[in-house]
Amino acid sequence: HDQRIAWWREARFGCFIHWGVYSVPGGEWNGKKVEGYAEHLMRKEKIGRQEYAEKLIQYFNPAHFDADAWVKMIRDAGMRYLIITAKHHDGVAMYPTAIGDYSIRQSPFKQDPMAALSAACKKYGIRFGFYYSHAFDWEHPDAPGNDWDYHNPGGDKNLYGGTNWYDAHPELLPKAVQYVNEKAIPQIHELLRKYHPDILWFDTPHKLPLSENIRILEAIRAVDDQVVVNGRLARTSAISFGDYKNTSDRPAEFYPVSGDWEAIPTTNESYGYSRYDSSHKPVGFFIRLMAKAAAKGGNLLMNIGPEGDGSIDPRDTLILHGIGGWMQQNGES
Ligand code: JFZ
Repeated sequence: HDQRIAWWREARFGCFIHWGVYSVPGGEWNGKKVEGYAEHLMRKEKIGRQEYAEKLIQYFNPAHFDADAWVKMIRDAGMRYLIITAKHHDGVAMYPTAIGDYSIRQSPFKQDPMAALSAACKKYGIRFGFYYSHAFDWEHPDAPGNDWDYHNPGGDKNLYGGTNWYDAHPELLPKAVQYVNEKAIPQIHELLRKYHPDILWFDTPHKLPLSENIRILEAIRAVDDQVVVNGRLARTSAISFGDYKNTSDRPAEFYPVSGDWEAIPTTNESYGYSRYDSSHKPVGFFIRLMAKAAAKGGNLLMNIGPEGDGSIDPRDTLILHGIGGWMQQNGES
């Protein structure tokens, strides 16, 4: 553990990127603003699996995507690691996966953005890894989360059970196990074997029972004992099974916890790109946060939400440039 997490302890400042087919509508559906996290569009608007594919996956073609430019900007901001959504809760793999039929392989975009980013990170000396939504998956017929297309738990608590649904509805557990066997573990193995990431970042563990989360961790360690795993893969109120802990990610909140920890503020109040959310905090906010995190022994993983066409939101560019300028004067090279 100490050995695999050594680079992460030194890294201090990283870039979190939420980018998916939801970045195209950017917080708008049927001409109306969608409140909250833009990456939760499918759930909030109860968009069917089929409709989501027809309206979003089949049009995804980010003409301005430029992995080299993204990573150079991140490097110039003084960031030392990058974590990007390989699959968010919508279930869409943002790489040409061999597993399932819900990925950018079904889009007109014929590139592999994850391969391009991995190569650019190598070029600029940036550690690279993936966010993978292991528990919540709104497309798979057996995964927790989607109760508008399926009778699946993990959504509305009054339907098939919300948080801790497996206690109230143990009969639904075999379905979740099937999803983990069919999609989550195979895709995680695929990501490990194809891209050799430095880190894997998981989320919303309470959507699966602890036993499934631990099974996923074992499947990871069976093929890779060096990849760093964050604490949100498997945890109880008392123990975190990952390599380090995450603090609450409510963007406005910032408080350290003991041991190795990471905070994940986003530049505004959404992780995915939202055309409506202009609540971006000033550069000084992030510089102070960075200093505080470093002083208290933690890492800051600052999130940006690139647009659906692959360009970086100018409101994020401003912040990255501002931090970069400060780093040039005050940071170590
Ligand atoms: C989750 C996701 O649902 C969200 O879309 C984003 O990816 C974010 C990084 O993680 O949302 C959370 C998870 C945990 C808390 C808040 C939002 N929390 O513990 O306060």
